Amino acid sequence: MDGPQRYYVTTPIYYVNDAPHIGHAYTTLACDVLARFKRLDGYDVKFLTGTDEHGQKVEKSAAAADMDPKAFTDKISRNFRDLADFMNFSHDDFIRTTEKRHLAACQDIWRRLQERGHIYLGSYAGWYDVRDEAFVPESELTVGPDGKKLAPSGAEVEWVEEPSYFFRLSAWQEPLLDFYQKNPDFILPRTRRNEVLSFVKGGLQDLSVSRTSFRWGIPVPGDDAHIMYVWLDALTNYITGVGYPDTESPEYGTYWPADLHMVGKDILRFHAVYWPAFLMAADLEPPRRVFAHGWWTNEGEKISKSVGNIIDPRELVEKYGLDQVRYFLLREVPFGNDGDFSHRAMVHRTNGDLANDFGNLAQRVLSMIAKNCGGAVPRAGSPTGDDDTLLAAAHDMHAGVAKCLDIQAFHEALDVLWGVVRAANAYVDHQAPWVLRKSDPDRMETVLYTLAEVIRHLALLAQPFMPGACERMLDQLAVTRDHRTFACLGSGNALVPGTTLPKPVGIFPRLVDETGEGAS
Ligand code: ME8
Repeated sequence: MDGPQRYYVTTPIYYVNDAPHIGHAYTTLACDVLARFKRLDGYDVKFLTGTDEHGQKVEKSAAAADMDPKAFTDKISRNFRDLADFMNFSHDDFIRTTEKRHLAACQDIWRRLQERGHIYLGSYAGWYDVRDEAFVPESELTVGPDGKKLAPSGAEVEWVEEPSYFFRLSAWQEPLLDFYQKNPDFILPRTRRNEVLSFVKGGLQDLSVSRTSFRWGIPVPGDDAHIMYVWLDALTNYITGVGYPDTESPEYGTYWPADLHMVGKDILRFHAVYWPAFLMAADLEPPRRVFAHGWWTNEGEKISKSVGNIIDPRELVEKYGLDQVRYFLLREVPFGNDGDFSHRAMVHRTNGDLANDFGNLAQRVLSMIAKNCGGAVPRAGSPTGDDDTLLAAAHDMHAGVAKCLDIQAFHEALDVLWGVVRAANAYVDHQAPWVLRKSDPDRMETVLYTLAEVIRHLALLAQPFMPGACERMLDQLAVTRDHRTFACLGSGNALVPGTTLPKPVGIFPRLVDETGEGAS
């Protein structure tokens, strides 16, 4: 018999050169929502995140901090793990590229590439961008205002000349183009796919995959003078995480190929060109999808340490609340586009969508039930056309949200939920249960029952986005812990009339920002 369907999702592994910021939290949050959604939907999920700890950039940062690289990476990696816990991320594994399991995986993939004739020894003479750990062809360079040569990312480059092993990337142009053609959804969004296609069509150069001028990396098997290029090392984490090099292991068999590598647009080329080429060359399957999301700026400015405008996710959460921040980041900007963070937008969005729309719906319905139905789930009575229409919309949400999340359209998934929030608020106004209380108490109970059922559906489906708030909402509806998966959506597990409900408490308070925006 077939087991449950499986889902493997990964974040980039973050460089341990610096403190984690909102951009890192954003990518992992997106993966967390997908992982939670799939788990609640009955999938066997693996969600991997971690830290990228080798390379010249980390070695330099450790030296600048006057620390040994190992001690330095231990310290900064811990900050990323702490942030993941703080943000309530539900990863199943946190990988560090300095772990033994990863050394074994990297050396094994190297051997596979070498045995199959894809690696040769030569020497590299050219430009290197340490910030992005990328070799930059002369043709892509620009000159900055101070005359310094710059990579397309704006980072300074330095001249490197050293013996190096090369991967025959040039041989993979046609196989890659063929792969993209056969797998039209391998790279999303579409605009990014087109960028990758034109890059590959422009011709591929062999890629330097080892370094000799510093030591902080994984030794090349059989040639200790070389360490592996940090991107070959880093990308391999995605298979280390599922038990590679043991390709016969149940974990590898279950989860590889990954369903989704979520990345920022800055590192798409590494994931959509180099990584599938390495895997195909090693006779391993490429992943199913790479999604490149957009870039956050802070009040219109690029987020950077030198500008001093890093947004610390902890500060945001302390100020606005965890679920509010999780909601805002995925609702404010169509996923895939760039977005600008502003405090004003954060307050506006939270007050509008959470306090006024969703929070108020739950609060007024639960208070009316507490006051008028003896604090227990009301009687369902005989629903009319209006009740059925609203319930049908609630029942349809699951399919709608799943469809949006299958293409990583988080903002649209939330819009599906909010369509029903708005319909439910309009239904309350139209049905006016406070009038029915005197004129037709049975009908009032049916209306409140219908609303409670709709809120149950909303709270169940919003769990991946706002786990804490939804948990409290489901507690207030007395939905037991074992009735919170998507298998409990629909009428089969509907609220049972007469069930005692706890005293309702507000879930999304209104926020007031420094400018007074939001004060009522
Ligand atoms: O590139 N807006 O690590 P990294 C949105 N170690 N997302 C942002 C962001 C912003 N302003 N800033 C960072 C690396 N990110 C490599 C990855 S994977 C095998 C190796 C997010 O620490 C975004 O996901 O520089 C981006 O791709 C990632 O952080 C870069 O993290």
